[in-house]
Amino acid sequence: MKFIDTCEILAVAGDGGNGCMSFRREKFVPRGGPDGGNGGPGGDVVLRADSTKHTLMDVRYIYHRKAERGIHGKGKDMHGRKGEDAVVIVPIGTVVRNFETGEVIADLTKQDEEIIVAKGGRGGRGNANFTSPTHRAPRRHEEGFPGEQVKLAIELKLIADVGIIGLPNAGKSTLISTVSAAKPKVADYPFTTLTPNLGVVKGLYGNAYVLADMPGLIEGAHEGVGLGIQFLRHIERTKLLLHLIDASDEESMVERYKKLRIELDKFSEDVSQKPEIIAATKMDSVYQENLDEFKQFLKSEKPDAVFFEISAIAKQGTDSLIKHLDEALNELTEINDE
Ligand SMILES: Nc1nc2c(ncn2[C@@H]2O[C@H](COP(=O)(O)OP(=O)(O)OP(=O)(O)O)[C@@H](O)[C@H]2O)c(=O)[nH]1
Ligand SMILES: [Mg+2]
Repeated sequence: MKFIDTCEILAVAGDGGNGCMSFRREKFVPRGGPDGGNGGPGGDVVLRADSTKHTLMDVRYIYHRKAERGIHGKGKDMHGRKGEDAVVIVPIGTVVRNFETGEVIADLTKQDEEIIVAKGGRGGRGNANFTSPTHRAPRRHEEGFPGEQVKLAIELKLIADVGIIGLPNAGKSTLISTVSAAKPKVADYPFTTLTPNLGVVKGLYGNAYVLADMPGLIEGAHEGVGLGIQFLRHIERTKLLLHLIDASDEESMVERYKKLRIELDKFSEDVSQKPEIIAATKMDSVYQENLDEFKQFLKSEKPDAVFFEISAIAKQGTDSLIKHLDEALNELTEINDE
């Protein structure tokens, strides 16, 4: 299954209803005045964010989103009602752009936040609106006005607090499955994870935070190699990066660490400057020389690095890692609140 995180839709708002031309006809009133009601406005196309949606899969499924047209006005001064809106439910974290201009129309980051992307046309006025001292029986009435039609480019950015990154097979999904209720697929081959998985972890301060298990990144990811860029985008909004490195692999940990850092640095400054927590995984079958070399490297090149040693399978070191993430997030929030 391919994860769909961008799509296009054509939002077509409803046309306004037509204004009516009508004259009052009542017993004993031979020449009644005009009583044609106005047409109702056309329905809008609305995008609404909801936490029950996690992908744009079914949003993409129907390309045209058409709202109902306004109901026509009728005689006896009856105005038509507004056409029904077409509401498109999208995941929280959806960015909406005008397809032609690229201009950002909305960035839906909260539950139930909504935006009218195409406004329904105004209803036409009925002939009752056109009476004047000189025109007591106007036949003039308007047609409904056309609704807006806008082509949109929609993109989903997952909102997670911590992005778990690493080369394929580093143990990212295994970690998220042991510390949260998320149950992603785990397997001993690369690119097991094709779409980001979110896991919610209960924090120490009565809060909860969200971990995102990302598909593995490989060399050239920043240029679109592998699952590349489309997922790197998702970590743009995370507050912390949790960089996992397989400590059981015989290839140099230092080299593997650097390889991934290069991808992040080349992708965007924004991402590469995020605070990073490093964890050596699979410590139950550690390749000791590599680990020693890596620790040496950290000591000399990155003395301030936050480093953990964990085994998700043996559940070693995961509690203190999770606690640290919580504290680090809490500190970041306090800084931002000041
Ligand atoms: N011995 C040991 N094996 C582990 C541990 N954590 C994960 N593994 C194994 O490593 C392999 C890859 O684990 P995943 O969690 O799928 O790795 P991933 O980083 O999500 O991989 P991709 O989604 O392909 O990028 C699986 O065979 C896991 O069982 C661990 O703590 N100890
Ligand atoms: Mg995985």
